Amino acid sequence: MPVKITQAKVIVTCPDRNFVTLKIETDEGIYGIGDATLNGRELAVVSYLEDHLIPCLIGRDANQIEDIWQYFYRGAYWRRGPVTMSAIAAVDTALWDIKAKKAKLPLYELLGGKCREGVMVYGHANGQDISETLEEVSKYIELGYKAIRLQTGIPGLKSTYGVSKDKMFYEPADANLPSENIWSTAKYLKHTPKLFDKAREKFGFDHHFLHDIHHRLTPIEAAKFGKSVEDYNLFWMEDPTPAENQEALRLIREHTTTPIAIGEIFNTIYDAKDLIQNQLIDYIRTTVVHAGGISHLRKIAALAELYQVRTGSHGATDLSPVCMGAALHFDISVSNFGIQEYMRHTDKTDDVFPHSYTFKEGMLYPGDVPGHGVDIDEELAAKYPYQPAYLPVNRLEDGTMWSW
Ligand code: CS2
Ligand code: MG
Repeated sequence: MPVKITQAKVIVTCPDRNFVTLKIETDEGIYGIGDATLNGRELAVVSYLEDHLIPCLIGRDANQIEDIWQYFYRGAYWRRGPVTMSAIAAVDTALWDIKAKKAKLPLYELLGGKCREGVMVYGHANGQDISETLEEVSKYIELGYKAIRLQTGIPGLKSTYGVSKDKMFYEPADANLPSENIWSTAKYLKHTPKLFDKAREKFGFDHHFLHDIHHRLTPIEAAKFGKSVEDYNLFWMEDPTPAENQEALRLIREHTTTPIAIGEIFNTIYDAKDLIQNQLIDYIRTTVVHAGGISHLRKIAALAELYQVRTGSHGATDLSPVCMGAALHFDISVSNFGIQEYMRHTDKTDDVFPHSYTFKEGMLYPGDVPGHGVDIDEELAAKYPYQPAYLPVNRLEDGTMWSW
């Protein structure tokens, strides 16, 4: 029995940071929502949805999730890219939400059911220096986290990735035009291994420690870093080098056993196909919101499963609670789940996006309400208009543009 899409709208709100949400309504009175937030390029996705996808959505059968996905992917002619795939992701997520609500089931039941009771998550401990970072690690251990990402300031650098003033909510889009950061690989490579040496000395090996290099090393520098931290048994080193050239990861692989996680900026399976098939990575970080939605993320996870690569989806503050909610239904249902990033949202954000997921002792639980379990309070959302905000850019000390 078709479920006709009667209207769709994009809701832009900024409760402490910008979020873009697509809401699809049907002739059965059931609606679904999907995250379409692309940090620093939000308005491009708004236009892609409002000007190009929504006009083609009205009147379609909401049941036909895969056909609509294919229509928007193949039908665009100009395929792939973060804007296109975030827009398609929002449609896909909203349609899965509708299908699950209509079936009166939590979404994971439509994805094959639970493979585990809860979803292991990791939080972000960061500090201006090693001792402040270790203090933050203690706080996350007290909160019950089993896995913690550690990022610390680098002596001689004014700022670096992942170190924020606000400890619980890391928001890098910090200005209405890109702020300029300065980077030194030499200073980073000299200092960061000491962080993990001190952390393991203080906390032992009972917790998973993760680290995000954020695309800043060349392959041989990343190999050097990976080797230098092998004794500290990292759960993973993330984005060690820019991965457009997937083959570059082979050089890192040949030199170190430190596990590698990549993919938060990927938007289709093709960005990761060679990495996965050649087992050049251990975790794929693609997300519901930026990699084409639940339908496409399941295909990436299925390919990864063949090569013993596990999921480790991105979950920064700039991915909305709608993405987090949908991600947890995906996470709990895939067999090759690895870990889920969980950077908490502010109370203001959570008020706009009421949700059924809960945190307990280092795990997130999606909840059992029909759908993905996240809603949007449109009246409250309207109180927080869009605020222009850009991610920083990064330069080497000699002024050369570098990866942020
Ligand atoms: C980071 C993100 O969470 C992570 O792993 O890479 O903080 C990333 O910098 C932001 O999501 C970019 O908007
Ligand atoms: Mg990252």
